[in-house]
Amino acid sequence: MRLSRYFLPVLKETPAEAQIVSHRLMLRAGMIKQASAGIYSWLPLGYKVLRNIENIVHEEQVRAGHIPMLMPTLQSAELWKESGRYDAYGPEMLRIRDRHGRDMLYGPTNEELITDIFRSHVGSYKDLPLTLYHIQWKFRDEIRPRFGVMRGREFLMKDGYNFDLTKEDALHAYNRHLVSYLRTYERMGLQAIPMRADSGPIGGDDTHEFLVLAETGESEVFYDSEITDLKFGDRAIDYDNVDQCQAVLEEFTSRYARTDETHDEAEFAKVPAERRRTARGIEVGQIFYFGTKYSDAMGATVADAEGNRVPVHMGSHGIGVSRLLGAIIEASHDDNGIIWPEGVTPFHCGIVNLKQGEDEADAACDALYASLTALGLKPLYDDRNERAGGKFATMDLIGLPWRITVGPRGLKNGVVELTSRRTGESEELPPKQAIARIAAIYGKASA
Ligand code: P5A
Repeated sequence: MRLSRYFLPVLKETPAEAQIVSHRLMLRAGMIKQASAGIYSWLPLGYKVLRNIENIVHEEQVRAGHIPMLMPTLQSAELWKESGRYDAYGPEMLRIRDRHGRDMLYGPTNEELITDIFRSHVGSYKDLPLTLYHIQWKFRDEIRPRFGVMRGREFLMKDGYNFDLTKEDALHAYNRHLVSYLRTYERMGLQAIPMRADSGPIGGDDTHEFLVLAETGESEVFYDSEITDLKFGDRAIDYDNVDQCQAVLEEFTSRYARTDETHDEAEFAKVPAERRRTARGIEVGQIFYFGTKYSDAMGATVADAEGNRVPVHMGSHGIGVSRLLGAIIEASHDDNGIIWPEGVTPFHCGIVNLKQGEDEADAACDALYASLTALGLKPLYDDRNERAGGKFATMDLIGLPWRITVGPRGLKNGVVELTSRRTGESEELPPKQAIARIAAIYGKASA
């Protein structure tokens, strides 16, 4: 993409309404614009990152054997009256009446809708296990929407639902989700720690929240510092293998890690004092096992091997897809702007032309752009007639992990400058080598 042809409405001034750094940076970098309280338009740069995050979530869900689908945002109140949650959900639910006087709602979550689909189409234990998921907008009429996409009213969530014959099978689904989430967040450059939590309006006793440590997080958390040394890495997991998933779960959840809702001082005191940590965290996901809560209420049964109708065991699992943008920025920025992890960056690198309009510099930038594009990479070429300082400030603000700077002085010696956004370190290299380096970073083969 050439910046002169893109839509990147960066702001010079720091927006007064934004209280936390991720919100400020998303507004300043032209990623989002508030449409009304807690509701945002996703401008091109923000939309790109949102899609990248979604793609990682999809890939990891499919890897774990879960099946993508799409349910609507608007739901009929009928199903919620069946489950008993129509009244229980309270003022967070946005209720709507259609022209025929029918009660509708903008879905805050989809347990009811998916249970209805299940009971309409699945009748035998032979069709289990089954895990369906979608990535869809939700609406929760939060009393205090704040911090931009972090606590929105309209927000994008990955929500998945497992259906199993037995509690044991459903607990495997729970473990499988926990493991797949570890991998999902790590691919986004995040450390998200599973912590014992409270299940709230979703229900059930078994639940873990995934928290990214950040000073601006809304949850107070208590944990054993050993946890932060754990890495999932690129270990191969067979998601159908009960023992393997169980082993990973134990590795990542055996140490003390709880949100304030479930915190227990006496238990915490058993952790050696030097490893006890109290911090704040951003909840980027939560998984639940709630047994037959919805299947009992809504008659979701299957015939077991003996032909008896039994209610299915269920759980649900959510990832805050839009919230993740805020969480990633909270975890990865400096005074000059965002620093995107390579896994989610909107463009793989920036190209800055220091002498726009000068034949040699323009030709070198065009050649770099063409070579990177041919390798399947997406560079952002700042081809505007701007001063170098302004171009660097924009690149730093929008946070592309790598920048190639092209100027007449370097070109005389056959080199361009490759700069890491994270470390600020620069290196002079022939263009071909700069391309090879970027290709290698993103796992693309270069000639
Ligand atoms: C699990 C999936 C559920 O709703 N039902 C379906 C279960 N869980 S949850 O914890 O309530 O939400 C899942 C994740 O969604 C994000 N989230 C939000 N993101 C932005 N703004 C909000 N107002 C908001 N509310 C929830 C969180 O990341 C949460 O973990």
